[in-house]
Parts: sequence; C-alpha cells; structure tokens
Amino acid sequence: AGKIQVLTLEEREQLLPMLHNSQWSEVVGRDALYKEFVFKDFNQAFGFMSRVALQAEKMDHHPEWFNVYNKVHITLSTHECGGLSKRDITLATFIDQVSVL
Ligand code: H2B
Repeated sequence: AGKIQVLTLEEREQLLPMLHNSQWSEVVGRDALYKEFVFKDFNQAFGFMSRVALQAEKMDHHPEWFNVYNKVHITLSTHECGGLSKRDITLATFIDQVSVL
C-alpha cells in the first residue's frame, strides 16, 4: 500500500473534463473539486448523503460537505497528498451516480 499520489497532468487532462461536464468545478486557490446538488426535499437530500456516507466509509475517503434542507454542497480533495487523487475522481463518479437514482 503506497502513498496516495496527487493526479498527474496527464491524468487531469484525461479525467477532469468529464467531471466538469457534470458540473464539478475546480476550487480557486486549492486543488479540490466542488459541486452543488439540489433535491426535492430534505428526505431526498439526506437519503443521497446516506448513500455517499456508506461509500465514503468503505473507501476511507470522506467528503467535505454542507447541507441545508434540500441542498448539499460537496468539496472533494485528498488531505494525505494535499490535492486531487484518483480517490476523488472515484468518489465524484459514485456521487454523480447516486444523485440521479
Ligand atoms: N478523506 C479525504 N477526503 N482525504 C483524506 O486524505 C482522507 C480521508 N484520509 N478520509 C483518511 C480518511 C485518513 O485520515 C484515515 C486515517 O485513513
């Protein structure tokens, strides 16, 4: 089990455009991804958060997030390497999948 590595330029060029297409933006002044989700109500938002939470625990990779009623704001970054790693890409992709269930 090696250290988690920050994404290379080649990996960024390959992986980030598809996340930008699904509304993930790059945080200014920090190597991180950010997206805002809006659900019908709190029940839908919290159901989504529960699915993300179980996956995050499984991956040992946890989102920074903020919730008010039907809104969930999520920032993804890897503290261990001080920036974006493959884990952030994997978690972002999972989050997009469960956000449209
Ligand atoms: N989540 C995120 N987003 N980045 C990390 O570097 C990280 C994490 N590290 N969850 C994990 C937990 C680490 O603190 C534990 C001890 O494995």
